Amino acid sequence: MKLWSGTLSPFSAKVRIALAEKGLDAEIAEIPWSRATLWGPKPEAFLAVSPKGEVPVLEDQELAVVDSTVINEYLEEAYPAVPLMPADPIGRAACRMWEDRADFFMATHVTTLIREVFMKPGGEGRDETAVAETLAAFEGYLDTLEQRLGVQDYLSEAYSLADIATWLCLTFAQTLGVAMGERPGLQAWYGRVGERPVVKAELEAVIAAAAAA
Ligand SMILES: N[C@@H](CCC(=O)N[C@@H](CS)C(=O)NCC(=O)O)C(=O)O
Repeated sequence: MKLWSGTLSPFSAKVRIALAEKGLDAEIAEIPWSRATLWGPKPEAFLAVSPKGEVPVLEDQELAVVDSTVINEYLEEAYPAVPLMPADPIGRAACRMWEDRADFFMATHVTTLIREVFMKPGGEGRDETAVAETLAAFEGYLDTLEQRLGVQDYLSEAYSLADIATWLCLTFAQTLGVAMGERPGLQAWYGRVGERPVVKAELEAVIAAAAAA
């Protein structure tokens, strides 16, 4: 198995964590990222399997799978020994919806913060209205998460792909000005997921790469 991946890509991190949680080995082919060049250079062999030139892409046997959610669901079906989704259809649908909110709602707002905060570290030219609107949108969503995590340990009945995607978005968001605030369920869940050895190791790698970028 080979994973085309970027250490600083939250979508790639979703797949790296899923692979490691499942105990699967994959050769990691890194697409570099820097403030100056953004993503690239992108090798021809990568562009041949990634129609949009995006990471992650998983190559397994004759298959090249694009998109972190599709990849993780493929891993779930092909390598079910360590499950990362509930078994029943209702639980699976709920898990997918939580993950979808992380990938689209949260990640879209993280992208705005990357553009306005991370890429403009001195604040020059920053769209403060966009930043304020993004932080307000996050506040609302953190309340939604607190409602769920105030009454159960994980977004689904057990640790799942939904927790991985949500935890990663929240981690990136917190480096860009989002605060968890006084939300005890959310805070306890954040610690619970962050204490997992696989997640801890992933975070250390991301922090090291961010410092070098
Ligand atoms: N929906 C895709 C999104 C993938 C994506 O946006 N990847 C970004 C990095 S986080 C990328 O490769 N960007 C390349 C570029 O902008 O050139 C997924 O879940 O895998």
